[in-house]
Amino acid sequence: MGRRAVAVVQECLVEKLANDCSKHGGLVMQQRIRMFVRVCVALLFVFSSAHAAAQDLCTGVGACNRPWMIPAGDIPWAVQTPVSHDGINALMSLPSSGGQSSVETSITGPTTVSFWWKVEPAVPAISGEGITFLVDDVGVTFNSSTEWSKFTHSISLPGPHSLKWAFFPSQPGGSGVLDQFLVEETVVPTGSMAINSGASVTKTGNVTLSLTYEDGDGSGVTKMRFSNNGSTWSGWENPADSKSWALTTGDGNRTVRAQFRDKAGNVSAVYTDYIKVDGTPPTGSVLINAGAPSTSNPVVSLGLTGLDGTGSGVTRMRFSIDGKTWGAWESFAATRAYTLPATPAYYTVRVQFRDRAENVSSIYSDYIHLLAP
Ligand SMILES: [Ca+2]
Ligand SMILES: [Ca+2]
Ligand SMILES: [Ca+2]
Repeated sequence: MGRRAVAVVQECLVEKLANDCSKHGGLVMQQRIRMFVRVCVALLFVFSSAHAAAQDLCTGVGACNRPWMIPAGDIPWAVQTPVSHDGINALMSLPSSGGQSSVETSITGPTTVSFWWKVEPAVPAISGEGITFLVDDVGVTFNSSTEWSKFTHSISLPGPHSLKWAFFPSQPGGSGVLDQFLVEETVVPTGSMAINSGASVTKTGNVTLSLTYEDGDGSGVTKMRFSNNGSTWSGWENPADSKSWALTTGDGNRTVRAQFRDKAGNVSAVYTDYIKVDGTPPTGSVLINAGAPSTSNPVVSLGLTGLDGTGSGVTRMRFSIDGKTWGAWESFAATRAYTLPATPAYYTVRVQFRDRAENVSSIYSDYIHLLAP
């Protein structure tokens, strides 16, 4: 069963429960519903692949910049939506009959972490049930409250540490719930941005921004935003590897600015990239043999101008003797030898110019009378 399918089942479940709740009300009904939710979560987990579960774990606590895992031999925790502190989802221990149900992550000290947690009580309530928070497998604190609370803990020892939340039911009973894990830190994230993979010119103002971002072992990059002028910014949005972006309209040099924000609220430096918008075709001219009316030599000299104003500049040209078949694009040059057909006649040489943004000019031409030698 894929993540999407699991999500759909969970959404249906929540809706059904809401209806039942409003119909029947009452604490007992709510507690039965909670138990039902836990059983459903357990079933969903069984049907989910291990990979999907690992991905969901980080989503549940909102910390996908670090690994979340179930210690070998332990009963898993799983993501579910009916019970959460952030209103989105949270990790919940799965039903067990006495075995340890736990979830684990790792972090580098010294550091300070915080998280929200609570116990979903059993029906009927079992006294003494609770979650233990352990650092490097040493218990730090125990929580048996059925109300959400935030716990903050500092680790002074440098190096890697394991953080574990373990629920020990004495019999099939309640569950531990964990949400909003946060590394409390003040280090700004870093990142990078390139417009159209670093191209220097573009024909249109609709570009693609390529992005990288990094927060080390910190709270993790959670948002990004953009600006064309450095004062008006787009709204903060979820980070991604690429982003479609509209530059300030018209031709000219354009700068895009990007910023990244981590979960602890630290905002990165402004990262910029530049690109020139050139949506205007070049103009030009051609003269055969400096404008001479006739020649008896089929090898003529073309004098060429290619103008692009403040645009990206003329880089290419191509020729045609009949206006239908064109030669390949070649480097622009101010003069070029050109060989006319051998038969004496009037001949028109046509030329087109192309700028660096690949805008193609109109057709310019000149003609000459080729005489018999
Ligand atoms: Ca959550
Ligand atoms: Ca940070
Ligand atoms: Ca141009």
